[in-house]
Amino acid sequence: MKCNDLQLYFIMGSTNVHKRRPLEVLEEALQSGITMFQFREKGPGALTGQAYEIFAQSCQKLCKQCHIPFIVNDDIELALKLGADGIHVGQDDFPVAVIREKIGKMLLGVSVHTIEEVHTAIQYEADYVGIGPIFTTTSKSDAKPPCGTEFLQQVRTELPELPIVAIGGIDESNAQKVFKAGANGIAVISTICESVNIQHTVAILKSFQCNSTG
Ligand code: 3NM
Repeated sequence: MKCNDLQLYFIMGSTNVHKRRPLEVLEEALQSGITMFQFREKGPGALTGQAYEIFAQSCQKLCKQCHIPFIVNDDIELALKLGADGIHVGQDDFPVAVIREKIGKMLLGVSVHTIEEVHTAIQYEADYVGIGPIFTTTSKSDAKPPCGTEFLQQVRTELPELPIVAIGGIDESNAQKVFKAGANGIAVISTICESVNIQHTVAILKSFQCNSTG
């Protein structure tokens, strides 16, 4: 994985999209230039069973067509069954050590909130860490309080080479601040799911990285 793969990391489940077909939104986001995709089917009304798996497969197929990494949130069994490109886990899911053993060389992303968690993630060869929520988010019911960009800046200073994606409440108005604080990329749900012009939104969000890091 290259750090640039994190540049605009789109996360979506069927419940994040209200006025359109989720697959249509993903297809448009892929065609507009997202650099990574995470399948995150969670919360009230989320698909289960066969419908869940079929939806995941459909998302994976679209990602494959556009050569964009397909990452599964939390569900290691699904990731292995589908042959996903990677898995993203939080601290509550499993000890990171167990996950690395199960998934072999698959990409591993880990959400971190403390510097100790960052070091554990690195120890088990996490390919990137996720830091958030940076700002207030309405897309994750059990999100921690927003942490701003301070922790992100601290991690970047201590670990200049670590691939970091920032998440939570990121949109056109604040993405530049997040890149400037040291993120390699931004992960978004609502800013793309609720966009009335995905192509435009993607272009704007991606422009900040180029402007701030060259
Ligand atoms: N994880 P939006 S915040 C999935 O802090 C997720 O780890 C978070 O959605 C974390 O872009 C979050 O709509 C939701 O704010 C991000």
